[in-house]
Amino acid sequence: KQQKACLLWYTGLSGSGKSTIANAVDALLFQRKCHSYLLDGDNVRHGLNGDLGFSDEDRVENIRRISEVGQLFVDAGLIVSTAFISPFRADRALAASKLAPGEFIEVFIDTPIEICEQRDPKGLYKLARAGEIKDFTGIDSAYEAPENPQIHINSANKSVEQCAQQVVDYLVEQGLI
Ligand code: GGZ
Repeated sequence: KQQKACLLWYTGLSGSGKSTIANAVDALLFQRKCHSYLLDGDNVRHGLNGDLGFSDEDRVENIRRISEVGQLFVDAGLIVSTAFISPFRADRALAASKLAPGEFIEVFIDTPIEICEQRDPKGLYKLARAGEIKDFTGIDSAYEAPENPQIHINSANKSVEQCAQQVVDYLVEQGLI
């Protein structure tokens, strides 16, 4: 068998590089002929979760649905990645509790807020600082960093390729691919 199904659960601030790194990992998996699927804001926040905003309550529901969908894709045999801030520890723990040991892989994209704010690709930090967006993660909404992530990526001094390779190396080490 070429691959074992699992869920790579990326977590980190807005602008930390979750989606970019998850996309790069998926490209590497594709090269290795692995079957994978990536859930991120583009295909979930606009569709399935289009009714949800960014209050604590809506974020909890966002993550609950994503963990349910992620689980379904794992059942289908895929290497699934989810790239959402997922700011609350309890919600990530709930997602983990639905999978077998070893199937849930928490990937902490540990990029300091100063760097995320410098990048500010969508200008959202600027708007949040100006008070034009409320409940922005890291500014006036909490981010609870993972305490024991399976993969801890300090993206600040690394290329996207190096970060992606770190994830693939872990999957190889664990015998998942
Ligand atoms: C955080 C927000 C907010 C607020 C809009 N707080 O950099 P982005 O744009 O592409 O990533 C952010 C994304 C966060 O959605 P998630 O579904 O990942 O969040 S959570 O897991 O907490 O439910 C950002 C944009 O949406 N965005 N408003 N107030 N990020």
